[in-house]
Amino acid sequence: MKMTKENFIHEFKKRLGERYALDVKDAAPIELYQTLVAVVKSGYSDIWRKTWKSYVKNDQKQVYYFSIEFLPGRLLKSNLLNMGWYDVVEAGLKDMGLDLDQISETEVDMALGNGGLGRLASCFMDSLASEGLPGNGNGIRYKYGLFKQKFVDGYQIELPNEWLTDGNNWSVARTSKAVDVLMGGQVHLHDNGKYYEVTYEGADLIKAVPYDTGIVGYHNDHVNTMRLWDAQIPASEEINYPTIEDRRRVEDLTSVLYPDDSNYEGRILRLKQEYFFTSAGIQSIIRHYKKYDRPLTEISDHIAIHINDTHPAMCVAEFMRILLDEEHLDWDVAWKQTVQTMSYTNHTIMAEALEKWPVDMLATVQPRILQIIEEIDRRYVEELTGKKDEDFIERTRIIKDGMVKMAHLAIIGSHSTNGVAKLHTELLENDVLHDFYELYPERFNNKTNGIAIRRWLQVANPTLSKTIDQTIGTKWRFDSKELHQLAKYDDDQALLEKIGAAKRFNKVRLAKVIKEQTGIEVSPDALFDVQIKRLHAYKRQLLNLLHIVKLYLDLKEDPNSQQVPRVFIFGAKAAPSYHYAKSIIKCINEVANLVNNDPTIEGKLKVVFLENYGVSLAEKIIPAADVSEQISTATKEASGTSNMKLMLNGALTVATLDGANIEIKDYVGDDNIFIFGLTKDEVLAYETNHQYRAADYYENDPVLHRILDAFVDGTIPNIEVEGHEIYDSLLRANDEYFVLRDFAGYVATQERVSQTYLDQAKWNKMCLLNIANAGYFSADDTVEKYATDIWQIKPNVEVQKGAIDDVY
Ligand code: GLS
Repeated sequence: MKMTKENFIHEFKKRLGERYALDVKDAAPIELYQTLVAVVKSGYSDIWRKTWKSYVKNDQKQVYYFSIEFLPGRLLKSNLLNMGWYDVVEAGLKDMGLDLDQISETEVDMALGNGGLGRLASCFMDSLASEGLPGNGNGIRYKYGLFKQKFVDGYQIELPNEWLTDGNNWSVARTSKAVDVLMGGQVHLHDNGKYYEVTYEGADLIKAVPYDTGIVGYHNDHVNTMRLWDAQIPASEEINYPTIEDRRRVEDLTSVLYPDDSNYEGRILRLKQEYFFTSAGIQSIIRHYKKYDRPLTEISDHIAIHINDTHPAMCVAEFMRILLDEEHLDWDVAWKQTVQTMSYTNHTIMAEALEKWPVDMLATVQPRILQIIEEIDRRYVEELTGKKDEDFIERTRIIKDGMVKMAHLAIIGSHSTNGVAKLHTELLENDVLHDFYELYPERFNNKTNGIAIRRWLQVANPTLSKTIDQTIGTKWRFDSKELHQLAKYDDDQALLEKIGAAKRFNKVRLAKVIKEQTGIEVSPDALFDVQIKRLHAYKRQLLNLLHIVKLYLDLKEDPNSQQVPRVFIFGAKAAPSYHYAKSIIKCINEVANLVNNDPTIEGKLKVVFLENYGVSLAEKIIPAADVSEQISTATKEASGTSNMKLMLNGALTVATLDGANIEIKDYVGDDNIFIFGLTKDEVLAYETNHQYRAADYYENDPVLHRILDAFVDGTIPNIEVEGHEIYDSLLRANDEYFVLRDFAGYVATQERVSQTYLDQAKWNKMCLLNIANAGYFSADDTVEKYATDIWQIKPNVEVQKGAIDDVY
């Protein structure tokens, strides 16, 4: 994928003329953006085709990553980077009087996910392509992405995210590859002596149309596919959908992304979405597999299917359905292939996230799938009877008390179950899924999450990236473990100052965004303390807020009490139905109002809650962060990935021993991270012995007493209702996430943070060591481990790693 500046300029002008009959100077930003996308797409389309063909030619085993969420964000810069075109295009645009940053801002984020789970899927897509691995995404093309968040009087308001208004320029509709998905109705089986003939009565026939997006690998002439499905009415069925409401019933299927994270809403539309994209994906995989006359009894040697969290767990039953009903394989043969093909990742141990669907609901969505799940369950019970006690069988079977447990289906129907960080996998094995671990120890494994270092350092933080290049060369851009070379320079004062200068540059950039978005002036000399993630009680934004209120009250009492000025920066969306989380948003916003408008506090403390947190905003906040808040209650955050992105950009982590924080600590060492709070064992002990009494902390700690009172006595204005709600959740409901228990430790740790910040040389050295160790959290390495241990796939033999090494 070579490109020169001159060729680019020529190509760009030509396309702008063809497409819009315009000169550069007359084109609007959207026209410039769309033209640029067209040039970029034409640059990789040939390689995209060749990549696919080479899989077929070399009969390569491929993985299909089924995920109900993908969160790619913007694709323009990351594609340019991966193609090796970034510098050339930036320079070419500049020659035409245009600015790449500005054009890129025109792109609407592709926000088809809620948070970490969907973003991980997209980081994996990038890494699969960059490692030259045959990996495809399979998901839903929602018409509305994750809602747009606005604050009105401090309250979160949700607006629809119409990301397709100007069309999506990256995807290609492949109508010719559409498949039919059957839903609802009744199913009849007829034994013809050889197999069961299956007929459906009164079922809806829905046309699933794939939209494919090329996923460009990093400098390796390799482009994979992310396939997202749209629901449409088949031409042959139009007569059956005469009214607008009828049509909407079908179109609504892929209309909205459910805006819940680590939680599930038991609504039938969601279950339909799950079956829809699962069935469409599996059908197209098997159809393609059969095209080359390979026996289905060997399909698991050629295909791996990954179930990302339980949402696509029906893959197990749908795969069985096709092998049984359409291909007439025997149950045992089909089952062996299914188990060997499927693998599953668990992403949370939160009980509310473990999907259970009522049998009746599944019967209305797809009765045949229910029958197959019932048969899997029956055989599971039969096989264990006499080998395991009845309690064990009842605890682990798939259908119990009229509910279908999707995690059980995924575990029983696959050969691999993995957690996403060491602690998380340990909890799965020893606690949450212990029975299954006892039954199938060989199926369990850990795969700690990773991130796309390219997007989160090279694209988001060019200033720091250049400093790194000047110090250790550019090898790290291909193998991020090379970042560890930086550790040798931890006493190089000139480098430490450059790291500090890069941070300051990014803080100035963020300060501008803050001013534009909120009108609040913040000083880049203050410490930027950042908590960016979904708003959830277990993530404990509230603990952060209590600390802010403490600093405020201290300053009111003694204006000289604080030596280090701080800007607290939040970014977080709450699920629209998550009342408590929305109350916390309101309280943060009101504390921000109070603090930011108090002239006696001027310059010492600022609180900023940026609206509509998402991938693109993260790219601006993360490079500017000094402190990364990773303060969930131990055991609750399966892994976290913003913790990795922030350390990579030189933020120091304030953390509990939860999720991947533990592995971060192990890499950077105790001296380069700020750890506090209850440990896993202490949390589990409290949860079993019920000896925690939150009120003790309120009663015995005057500081905490004063802070909590501020929520209900008018000190913080405009939160009469929400303040009481929070106060009650801590004291009456006994503080489910041990906020008060961890408060003193958190405050003491934050004091250590401030003390350390006063010594900038020491601080910068710690930053450097964090950057140096972040390369171990690359999604490239994570997907390589999945590839070897779980999927048994190998890189495309035709991939040329480093194919373009002259530019980046
Ligand atoms: C999540 C977890 O909550 C995160 O800790 C984890 O990093 C992420 C990716 O594995 O998955 N699970 C979930 O339902 N949403 C998440 O972000």
